[in-house]
Amino acid sequence: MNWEVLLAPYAQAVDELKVKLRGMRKQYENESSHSPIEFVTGRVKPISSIIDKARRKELPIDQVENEIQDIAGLRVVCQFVDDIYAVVEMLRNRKDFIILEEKDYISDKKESGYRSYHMIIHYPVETIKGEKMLSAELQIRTLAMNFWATNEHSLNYKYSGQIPVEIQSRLKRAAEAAFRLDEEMSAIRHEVQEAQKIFRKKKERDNRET
Ligand code: 0O2
Ligand code: 0O2
Repeated sequence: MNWEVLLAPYAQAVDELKVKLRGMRKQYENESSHSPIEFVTGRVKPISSIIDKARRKELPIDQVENEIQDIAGLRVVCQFVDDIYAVVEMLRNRKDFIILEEKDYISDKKESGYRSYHMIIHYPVETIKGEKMLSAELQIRTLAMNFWATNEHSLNYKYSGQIPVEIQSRLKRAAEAAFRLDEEMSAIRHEVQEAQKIFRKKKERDNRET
């Protein structure tokens, strides 16, 4: 398997999608209005993780591209839960990819406590041999959900997927606490946004004066 050749279009897709999604944030900034996107990250799944996943799913290596849909992964992180659905709506209206599947792990959280909104898309990449359609996974989540998922991911790595039961139940409690934090922040959303607007205007004024 020539991984470098196989993964090159995925790296291109991740780079392109990062620019496009970050562009959405920039447009809000230019209009001085609240951006539903806080930040965007992306990665190509490391080869070792692809091989592990193929093994777990009992896939022959030549089926990896068809069966593993998160070789290209983008993450959109938002301030508020409502922002997630605003981003989802904007993504549904885009013409540069096709949405294959949507999974709402916010209203229907995973057993671990994990919450996020997932979208699997088909994204066309232009290569020197013509267009190549490939799958990518978009994960859309709040800062609180991201904090939880990052910590849980590290623990999963540390314990090779076998997190001790005691820590698992603490993680579930932490996931609920993170969700309550999201709910509380939503309740004072207008206050927070007003404060951010004032802060933004002051920054613009300071920039003009210097
Ligand atoms: P870990 O611990 O494995 O999560 P930039 O210079 O900002 O344009 P850069 O530095 O190449 O880009 O990377 P970027 O965009 O900051 O994103 C890299 C991080 O994004 C990785 O973290 C991934 O964890 C995370 N990431 C983004 N999207 C996804 C996704 O869809 N799935 C998964 N699993 N991870 C994603 P690290 O640092 O590699 O560490
Ligand atoms: P990594 O290391 O993040 O790249 P499958 O993809 O077949 O295993 P499914 O149902 O198709 O499972 O995918 P799912 O569960 O919708 O989402 C897969 C990705 O979501 C994972 O990628 C994680 O990035 C994230 N995710 C799902 N559940 C959890 C969870 O309980 N905790 C954390 N921290 N992340 C989760 P990978 O490939 O597992 O790994």
